[in-house]
Amino acid sequence: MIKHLSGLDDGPVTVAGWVETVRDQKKVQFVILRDESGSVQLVRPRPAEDDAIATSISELTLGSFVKVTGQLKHDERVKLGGIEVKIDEFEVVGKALPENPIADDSSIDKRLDWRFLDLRRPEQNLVFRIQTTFEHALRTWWVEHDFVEIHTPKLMASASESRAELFELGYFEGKAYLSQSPQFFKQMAQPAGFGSVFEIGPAFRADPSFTSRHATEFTSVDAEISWVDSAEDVMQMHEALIVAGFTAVKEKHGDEIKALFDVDVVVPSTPFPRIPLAEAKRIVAERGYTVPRADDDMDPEGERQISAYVKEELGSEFVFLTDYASSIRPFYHHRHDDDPSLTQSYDLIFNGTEISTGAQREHRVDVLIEQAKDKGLEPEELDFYLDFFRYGVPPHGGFGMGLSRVLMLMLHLPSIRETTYLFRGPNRLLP
Ligand code: AMO
Repeated sequence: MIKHLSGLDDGPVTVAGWVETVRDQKKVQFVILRDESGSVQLVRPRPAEDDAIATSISELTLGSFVKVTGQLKHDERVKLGGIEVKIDEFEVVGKALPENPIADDSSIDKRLDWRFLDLRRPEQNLVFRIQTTFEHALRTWWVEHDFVEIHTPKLMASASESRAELFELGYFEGKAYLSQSPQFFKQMAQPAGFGSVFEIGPAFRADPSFTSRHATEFTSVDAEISWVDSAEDVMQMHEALIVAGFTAVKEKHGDEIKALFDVDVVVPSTPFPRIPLAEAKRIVAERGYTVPRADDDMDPEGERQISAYVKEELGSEFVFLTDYASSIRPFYHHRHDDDPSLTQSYDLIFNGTEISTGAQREHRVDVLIEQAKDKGLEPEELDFYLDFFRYGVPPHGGFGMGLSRVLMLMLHLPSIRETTYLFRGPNRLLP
């Protein structure tokens, strides 16, 4: 790899990568070559008569993939890392078409059309190395805390979140639905006696919106734990995980993130602030913004405002908004024992946007049936799910978190299109 060259002694090396620039001069030819680890300067004095290598370099198109064997030389006069490789053998392995279909200032839609070229940019490459580190840190934390990894089916016989955003597909003689969340099946692990479970997997929402934070398919990070007394237990697990993920990212990529995105990754301290939703709305109103519908969720501007408040007043990029009204939460959320109009639930807001919803679940089957009816659902349709609660189930709770939203907000990027490997939206199924 190119990044290893600086640690080697002068002598023969072989490198391969994409041609970034060519300086085709009379006396000497220079090529800057890049692989996924970095860039290096290649150099070749021009012979009196152009030979095969000189001609190939002259005809190189940017982005072509080449393999080079030559002599590594440390020379502090070379601007790019103080090393260069003097070319002995030169092979064009994959020639690129001369016109690059995208440029640095191309629109995000155009870049997504050519995502494999877009991903070659070092910033994009870094996004997915950060994602790898982040997921690995979460998994490590879960494994160290005795969680079991599950993979729940994405083909479903019913909706898991709402009928509104449901993809339906033909399934032999009948129909099936794409899973909107592993919700039901991560809960199933509780009566199954797994204790604590997690899953990182796809979720699908037939959401027609074109916002910067909605996709029709996204990667959902989910966890569910037994024996909770309230949403507080879930929040404590959640914030510990976030700290583990951010610590790993900062340690491994902090400097590169600063260099490429000009962002300082901040490892949050715990406990994150917790603010009941009703109070958050009052705080936001005092800042001069009234959330449009008093009985509804925070809207995006409300989320930005409460985040700004928490940052300014409490120095935190994260805030848990708690105690959502039962009217705006799903039937499976546990309601407060002393006030059934409120739920044991929360949203986690990071740098101005919701990244997660979590809750204690209702585990008493008679109460659960009443709550389902309350929401206009047919208990018969949910019977397979209700059975989970009929044979002994511990009190439990968990959360779901959008992976690409976390990355977008961590890196201060404008859209999850930048932090999703291949984005899916209402008008995008390719590539
Ligand atoms: P919710 O529907 O709030 O909760 O989703 C949880 C988190 O998933 C992400 N998310 C999305 N990301 C991209 N595009 C979308 N269309 C999209 N929809 C949701 C968000 C959101 O905060 N079952 C519950 C979770 C639970 O209680 O365990 C659920 O799915 O980051």
